[in-house]
Amino acid sequence: MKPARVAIATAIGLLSVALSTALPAAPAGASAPLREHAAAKGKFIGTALATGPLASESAYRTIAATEFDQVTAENAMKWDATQPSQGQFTFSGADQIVAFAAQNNQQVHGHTLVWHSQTPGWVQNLSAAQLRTAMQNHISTVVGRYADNPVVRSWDVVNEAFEENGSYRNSFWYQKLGEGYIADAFRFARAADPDAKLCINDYNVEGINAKSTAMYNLVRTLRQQGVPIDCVGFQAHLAIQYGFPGDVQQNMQRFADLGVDVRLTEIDVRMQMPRDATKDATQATYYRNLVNACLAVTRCVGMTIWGFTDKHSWVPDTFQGQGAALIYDENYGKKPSYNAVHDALAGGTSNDTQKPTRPGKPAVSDVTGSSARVTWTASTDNVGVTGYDVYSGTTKLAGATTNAVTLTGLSPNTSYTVHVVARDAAGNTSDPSDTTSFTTTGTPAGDCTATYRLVNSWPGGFQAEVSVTSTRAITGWTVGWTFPGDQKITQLWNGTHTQTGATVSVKNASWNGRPPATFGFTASGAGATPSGVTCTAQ
Ligand code: 9MR
Repeated sequence: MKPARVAIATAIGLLSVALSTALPAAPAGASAPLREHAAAKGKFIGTALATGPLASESAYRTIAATEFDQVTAENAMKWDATQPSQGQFTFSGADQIVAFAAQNNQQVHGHTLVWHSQTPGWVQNLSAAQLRTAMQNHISTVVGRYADNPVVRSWDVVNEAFEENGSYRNSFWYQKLGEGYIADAFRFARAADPDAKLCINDYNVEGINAKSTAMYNLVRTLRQQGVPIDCVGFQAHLAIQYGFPGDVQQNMQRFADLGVDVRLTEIDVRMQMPRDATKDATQATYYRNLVNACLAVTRCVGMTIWGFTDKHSWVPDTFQGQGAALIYDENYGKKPSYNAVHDALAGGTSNDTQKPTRPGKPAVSDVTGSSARVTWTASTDNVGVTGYDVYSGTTKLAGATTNAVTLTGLSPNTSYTVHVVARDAAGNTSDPSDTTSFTTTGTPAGDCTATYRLVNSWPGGFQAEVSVTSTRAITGWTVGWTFPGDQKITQLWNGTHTQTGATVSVKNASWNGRPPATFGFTASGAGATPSGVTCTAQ
């Protein structure tokens, strides 16, 4: 992949030199997937995922994995999916989405905890006191399940709390608990996962209107009261026949100025069927405008499209005679709206040539045998700083979106001299900061233990499971053993392995570096229980 792209970029570069008066310079990697262009701008590009096609259609999986770097469960994390009867939690669909995201280096945005819709009857029939307790229990169980999972980064805590005129939606939540249910929900969510970004989310709030202003006033009040709300989601279910809301950028900016992140969360742009080229072109303009609005607001962290193929969209089922709202057609062909999103993400700030200011000299704390916390004074930029990279010499140790990061995976008893570089959306990088040196501590003994168990064997093959425990909080582990014969691992889950001859080494997956953890595998050869299984902590 990489060499081919370099070749194309070189060819385009030569072409643009030859025709430099006629053609604008093509951005590098112009044909790259959406997620690469979005990442270069410091934003995420997401999609909603439906569990049915995710399980059954490879074209669906391939596009979802290739083009997007954030996913939202279209339905699988809602209350009716996760707690259909009281106290009975089911996470099969939710786990399916999270596993897919982990496999594809994507983040998950959790959707949604407290909503008037898709909430089972048993919840709606509770008394006020019982309802509040059920809300707390639901939030702490659902959010708590993924609190230690690095893939799940954010939640829609409260969804669609307002009427069009700006009054609170007269839902069963509001009727029984009053407006306080909103602050309660955010507090319960923060208690369940102190690190997740917690959002309020709504539709018809993209422009400045009575509903968005009511939401704005609520967010301001919640922030003043110290309620843990971090972000605001603007769904952006648009329709070409109703016009594009004129002030999306200003509206997002006024929320951002309250100190919260903003995001476009459920973009689709429907039309009256049948599709035609004119409607497609109008739709493409709407998509382009939405992307550009997000790019123009520093605190707009990204945008999610509500599905990607017209084959799987909620629109035709809900709006009679309307459809074609997404960026791929029903046969997974790219539409003009795909190109609009792509080109907006790829272009935009290419005329920004000013680099961010130099970051402050890094301060180092909390040094262990494998990690260290690094903080520095933030840079500024004419457009906006989108991130930082921490280096040791020419080796990049970590990227960060704020002016602090915990370095992990360091070697024990080793001296590091680190500096920080800031970057902006156009790819300009600052001068390097001053350097700071520190030395990691030695490796403490007895950090982790691995227990190997033969689960099942059959002629020519077997399955085994290894559980890892630890006496202190560690962030990673490597398990090793030597098979007694010619056994060869065929498939391994919940870890990554290498096998050279009979010698096997298994490293934790991104989500289970902190024991207790279990991985399993199937192998060819006679069922074996090797002796001398080792475990090394990082
Ligand atoms: O796309 C979702 C559809 O499959 C469900 O049937 C529907 C049920 O209410 O919810 C749809 O998603 C909604 C989202 O969860 C919240 N904002 C509006 C979305 C479209 O209705």
